[in-house]
Amino acid sequence: MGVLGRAIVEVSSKLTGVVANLVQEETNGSSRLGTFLFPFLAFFLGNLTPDGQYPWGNLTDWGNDQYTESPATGAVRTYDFVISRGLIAPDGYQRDVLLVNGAFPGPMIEANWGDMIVVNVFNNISSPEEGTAMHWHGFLQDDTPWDDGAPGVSQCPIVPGKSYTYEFKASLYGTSWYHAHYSAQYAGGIVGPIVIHGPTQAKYDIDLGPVMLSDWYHRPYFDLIKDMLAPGGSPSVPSDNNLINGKMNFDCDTAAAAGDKTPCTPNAGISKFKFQTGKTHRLRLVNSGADGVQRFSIDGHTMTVIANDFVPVKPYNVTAISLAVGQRADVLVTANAAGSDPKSVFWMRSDLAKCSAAKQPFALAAVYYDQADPETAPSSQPWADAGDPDSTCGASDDLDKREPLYPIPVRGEPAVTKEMKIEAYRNASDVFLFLFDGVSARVDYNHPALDMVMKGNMSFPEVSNVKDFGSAKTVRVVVINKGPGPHPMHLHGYNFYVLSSSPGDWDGKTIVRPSNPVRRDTEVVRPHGHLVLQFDANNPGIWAFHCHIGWHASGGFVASFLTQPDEVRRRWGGDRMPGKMEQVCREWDAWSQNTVVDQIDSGT
Ligand SMILES: *[C@@H]1O[C@H](CO)[C@@H](O)[C@H](O)[C@H]1NC(C)=O
Ligand SMILES: *[C@@H]1O[C@H](CO)[C@@H](O)[C@H](O)[C@H]1NC(C)=O
Ligand SMILES: *[C@@H]1O[C@H](CO)[C@@H](O)[C@H](O)[C@H]1NC(C)=O
Ligand SMILES: *[C@@H]1O[C@H](CO)[C@@H](O)[C@H](O)[C@H]1NC(C)=O
Ligand SMILES: *[C@@H]1O[C@H](CO)[C@@H](O)[C@H](O)[C@H]1NC(C)=O
Ligand SMILES: [Cu+2]
Repeated sequence: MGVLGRAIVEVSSKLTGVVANLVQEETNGSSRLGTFLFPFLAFFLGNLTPDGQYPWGNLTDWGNDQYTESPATGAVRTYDFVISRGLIAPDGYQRDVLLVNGAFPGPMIEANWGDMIVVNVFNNISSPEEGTAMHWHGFLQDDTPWDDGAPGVSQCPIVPGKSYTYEFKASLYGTSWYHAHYSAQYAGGIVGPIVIHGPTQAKYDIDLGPVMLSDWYHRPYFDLIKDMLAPGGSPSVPSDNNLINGKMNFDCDTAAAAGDKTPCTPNAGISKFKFQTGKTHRLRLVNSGADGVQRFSIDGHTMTVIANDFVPVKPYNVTAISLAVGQRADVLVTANAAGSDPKSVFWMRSDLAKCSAAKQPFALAAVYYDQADPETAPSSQPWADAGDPDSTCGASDDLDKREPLYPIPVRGEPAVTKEMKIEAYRNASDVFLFLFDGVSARVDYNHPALDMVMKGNMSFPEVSNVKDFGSAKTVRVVVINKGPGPHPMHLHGYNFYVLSSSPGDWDGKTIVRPSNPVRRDTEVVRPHGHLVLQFDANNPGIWAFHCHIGWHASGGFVASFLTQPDEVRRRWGGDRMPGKMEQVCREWDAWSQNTVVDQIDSGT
């Protein structure tokens, strides 16, 4: 087991209680994640076909190209979401939140590869009212670019009291999440897990389901953004706590001593997981936070990584793994530590990296083998690399290690190479903003760029930061970060190839493993470094490309990539525009004429 790391030294004994003082309803509303009531997942939904096949047929994760051979099962998975305000105490500290069906984290969406997912989202946010829109992170939205959920880019926001039905295909499989994409609303609580079952070569016995890792703030997102974007403000506001599946304890005494009168319960309750002795468990890790890079580990257990984002990888072993906001990892863990004693208890940890501003960076959950007393506190020691491993702020997991299981080589020279610089500045009112390729973006909720394209209007205002790649089939993007912070870059509508990521400038030619580069939808550009991405621009639509740190996106660190605009117009232009796109915009236009929409940030 590990050397004494940074974590154990610093986790206060005020945070390690495992007997919950609050009931689940008070901490997480109707969510059951992180409790023994959350069921293990099936390997897939439904039954084998009459001829003994999986719903996705005989396709495999090692022998079939997800992007070109995605099946169509004909099954439809339907969900009803109601978004509303609520009052809960995920870590014992009571606060105003935004909830999906009264739950934090929100309900899990589950489907098989090749199914259609239909989610009817009803905006019930009141006192005060607010628009909303939901993004399905990592989904390609092939043939449904209007259901990507980025307000001002792919749709008008959903008006309070109205609903919008998203309908899209599970064309990739693995682990992901959904979150509001309206302002920084998701930091207020509108997040939930998504599991798409698909083929897997890796063998395991039990699917434990989602493990959501998120930094946590005690103030509503709106107030935080207002302060950050006020004259003299800055986006480095420290988080108050760090949660695993929406739970953690909080040191209420210190808050009270500092004069904070908010209701607060110490030892509110941490997440608990059951391991079956000797069995192999699949855990689906998601960084669903607003800002911080997470370093995840389980004392005494090695993890075998089998997927990064929606991409299965050749299995590799780690004792700790870094995940920036938006990133996911599927890991296998065998319950054979401590001589496979079935009474064993271990800490699960997630530590925020040092470069992420945090008052309490250490999240804990407890892992109980099948015969352990579930009210015993673990006394296990962290792995040596459980804390922040180095100064790269989460960009350190080598590209060499992460090799996709199904190999796709880099396809020749790109038709377009776009250099995009990240810069921070203070405008004339002393407001801290980001420039991404020279523009601090601000979307227009009333005129989403996708609507404009379909209507044949290509006069995008400069602040929308649209990059029109025309009919280019291959696009290379060189992201240059001269600043001191890491930025998890997320592209909607595609998985990209990661060609290079290292300190300093790119030499213009080095490509890591061109025969099979890392593919995923979110990758960190490190401090004082570069990130070179390439994607096959074959998905007609308009796709946000942004830093997934909520505060940075709010500060204008957003662009939109328009790919195959001629094809967008040919398929959906003019009369062929989907009726629901026009409907949601008519409703927003009417509402925003009678209500002052306080767009405090970039909008996305
Ligand atoms: C997979 O199934 C398809 C038909 O469903 C069949 O044509 C094909 O030969 C099968 N492939 C393998 C490798 O079994
Ligand atoms: C919306 O919220 C109101 C209270 O503000 C509640 O009465 C109503 O039932 C909610 N609607 C739905 C569909 O949950
Ligand atoms: C990973 O560790 C497991 C034991 O936990 C071992 O069986 C396996 O061979 C290792 N895999 C690799 C790729 O090293
Ligand atoms: C600075 O940015 C803020 C936030 O976008 C904006 O409200 C303000 O008008 C800007 N000031 C100037 C002088 O452009
Ligand atoms: C194009 O859209 C913009 C709004 O984004 C609008 O101001 C402009 O009038 C439109 N142009 C035409 C020709 O409709
Ligand atoms: Cu950023």
